[in-house]
Amino acid sequence: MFKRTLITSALPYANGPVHIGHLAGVYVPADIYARYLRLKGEEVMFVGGSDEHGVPITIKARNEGVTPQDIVDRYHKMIKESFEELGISFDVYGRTTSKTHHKNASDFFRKLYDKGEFIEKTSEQLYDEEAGEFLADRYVVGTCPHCGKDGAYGDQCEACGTSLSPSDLINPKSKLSGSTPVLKETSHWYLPLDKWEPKLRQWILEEHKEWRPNVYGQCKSWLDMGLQPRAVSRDLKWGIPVPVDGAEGKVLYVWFDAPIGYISNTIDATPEWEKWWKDKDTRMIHFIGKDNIVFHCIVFPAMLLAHGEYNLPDNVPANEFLNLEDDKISTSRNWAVWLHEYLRELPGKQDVLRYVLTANAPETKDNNFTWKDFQARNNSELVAILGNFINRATVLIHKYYGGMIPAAGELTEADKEMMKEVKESINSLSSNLDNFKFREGLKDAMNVARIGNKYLADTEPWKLIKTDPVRTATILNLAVQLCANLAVIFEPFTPFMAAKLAEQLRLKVLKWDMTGKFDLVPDGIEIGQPELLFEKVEDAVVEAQVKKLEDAKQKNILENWQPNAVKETVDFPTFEKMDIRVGKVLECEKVPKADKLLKFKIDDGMGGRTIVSGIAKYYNPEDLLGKDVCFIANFAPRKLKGVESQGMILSAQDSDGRLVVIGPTGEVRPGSSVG
Ligand code: B3M
Ligand code: ZN
Repeated sequence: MFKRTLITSALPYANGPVHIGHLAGVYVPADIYARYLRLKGEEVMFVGGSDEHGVPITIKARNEGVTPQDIVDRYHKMIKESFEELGISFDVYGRTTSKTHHKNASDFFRKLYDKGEFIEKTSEQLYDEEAGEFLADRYVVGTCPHCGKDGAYGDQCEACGTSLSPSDLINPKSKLSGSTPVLKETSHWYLPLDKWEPKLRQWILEEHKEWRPNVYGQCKSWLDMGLQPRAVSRDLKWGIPVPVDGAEGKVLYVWFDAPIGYISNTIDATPEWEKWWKDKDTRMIHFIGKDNIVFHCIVFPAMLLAHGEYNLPDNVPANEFLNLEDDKISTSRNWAVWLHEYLRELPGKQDVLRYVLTANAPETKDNNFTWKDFQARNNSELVAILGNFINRATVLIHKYYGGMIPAAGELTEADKEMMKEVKESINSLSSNLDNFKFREGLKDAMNVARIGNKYLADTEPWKLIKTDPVRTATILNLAVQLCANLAVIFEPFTPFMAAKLAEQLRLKVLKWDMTGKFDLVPDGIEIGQPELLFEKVEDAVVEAQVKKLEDAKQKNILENWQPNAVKETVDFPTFEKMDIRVGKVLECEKVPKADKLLKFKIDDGMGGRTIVSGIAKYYNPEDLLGKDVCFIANFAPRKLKGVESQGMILSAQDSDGRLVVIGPTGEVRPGSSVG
C-alpha cells in the first residue's frame, strides 16, 4: 500500500497562454484528483510549473524582437495567475528557468554522464550557414515525408502527427534565415533507450496492464518498433548548458530538462522532497495529453532508471484531444478559448468551465467543446438540477423554520431508499475517481442532485407543511443533509460552489468520509441565506463567444491567404476547347429548398438558356438582373435540385471565400465568345 501520492501535470510551454484543450486534457482532471485525495485525508503533493526552454520560446522571442527571458517571464506569470483563478490547487507551481532547476537538471545530467549512461555520437545535422547556427527541432520546416504536407516541423508534422527528425524533412528551410540548410557534423550525447527496453517492457506491458488502453497501446507500439538511442543535447543558445568540458554552445534538450522540472519544483516546495520521489511507498501519477505519452512513459522513465534512485510513475492517465466547435484547437490559427480571456469575459464562472470540460473530457477519444453545449450544460444541469435542488431545500428551510434546521423524525421506506441511492451513487463516484474516470464520476455526482430533486418532487413538503409538519421536518432535514453531501462530492469538480455551500451550511471542513451520512448539519443550527449558486447563461453571451471565434477564423484566413498554385500548363488547342461566352441576365430567382442555388435565365444570343449557380449566399436574385456575365457554353448539362443547368457562370473566389461573378468591363453583345 502506498502512503502518499505525487501528482504531476505537464509543464505548459511558457510561449503563450493556456487554452481549454490544455485544461480538459491535463489540469482540470489533475486538480479533481488532487482535491479528491486531499478530501480523503491522503498525503498529496500536486506539482506544476512552466516549461521555459525549447525552440518555440526562442522563435516567439525572435518574432517579437525580445529576449526569450522576456517571453517566459510574461507567460509564466499569466499562466500561473490564470490557473490560480480557475482554482487549480497546485502545491507548487515552479519554472524551469529557476536556479534550483538549472542546478538540479545539470546534476542529473552529470550523474548519468559520470555513470557512463550516455553515448557520445557525431552525426551530420542541418546547419544554417547564413545564420551560423544548427537547426534543432522547430527551427526547420519542410515537407512531411509521411503525408506530403508542407509546413512540417523538424520534430513533428502537425498534419499527420508523425514525430520527425530535422533531416527527415523534404525541402527543408531554415526558420532563421529562410535559406536551405546544409549538413554539418556535430556531436551530441544520446541516452540509449534500447538498453532500458527490456525493463520498460516488463514494467509497462506486464506490470501495468491497468493503464488506459490509449496509453498502454501507444507504449506497446513504441516498444514493439524497438527503441533507439535518443539525443539529449542540442546546439542552441537558450537552455541549460551541458555541464561537461568542451560542450560550449550545447544545451540540454528541452525534453531532457522539462520532466526533471517536476523534481526541481518539488525541491522548491519542501526540504523533504526526496520522500516524494524516492520512497517506495510514494506513488507518482503523471497527468498529460496524448502527445506527451512517449516522453512520460518511455524517455523520462529511462532517465530515472539510468539515474537509479527514483521511482517510476504508477499511472499516466493521458487524455486525448479536445476539439473546439468541431475543429482542431490551434494556437497559430487562434482557434481556441483562452483561459485568461474566459476569466475576464465570463467572470465568476470558473466552476462552469470546470464542469463542462469534465463532462466532455476527452478521456477515451477526442471530444468536442461547443458554446451551445456549454450553455445547455450550465442551464439544464448546473442551474436546473444542482442549483435548483440546493435552492429549493434551503429556501424552504428559511421559509418554514427561519433558517433553523428542524429535527428529523422517524424515517420512512422512501427516505431509506433515497439514502441508499445516494450512497450507491457516491460509491460509484469514488470508484470512478480512483480509476481516473472523471467524466463518469461527474455523472454520479450529478445523479445525487437528481435524487434530491426527485425526493422533493415525490414527497412534496410544500403541500405537506399544512397537514403534517412532523413529516415535513424530516424531509427537509434529509434534504439539507443531502445538500451537505453535495458540498463534499462537488468540491473536486466545482470548488467555488462547494465552498459557498459549505459556508451556508456551516460545515467547517469537507471530508470524503462525511459522504453517505445524513447527520452532517446538526439540528437547531441556523444556516445562511440561500445564494444563487449558478446563473443562467443567456444566448447573447454564447453568441458573442461564437462570433469572436468566427472573427478570429476570418482574420486568420485573410492573413494567411495565398493564391492557389498555378495548374499544369495547357496548350492553345486545349484552352480553345472551353467555349466561354458573354450573356445577359434576364431573370434570376432562388431555387426552392436549396439555400445555395440561384436559377438564371441568360440571353446567350442563341435563344436563351437556364443556368443554375451556387452563389445564393453572395447575391440576392435582383442583384445581377441586366448584368453581363461570362459563362461556359459547352459545359455538360446537369441537374441541380431538379433544374437542368445548361452551362456554368464564371466567378472568382475571394480570400474570404466569397464568390464574385465575372463579366466584361465594357459593352459586349450577348453570345460573344471569350478567348
Ligand atoms: N511543455 C509539452 C507540451 O506542453 C511540454 C510538456 C512538458 S512536461 C515535462 O505539450
Ligand atoms: Zn505529415
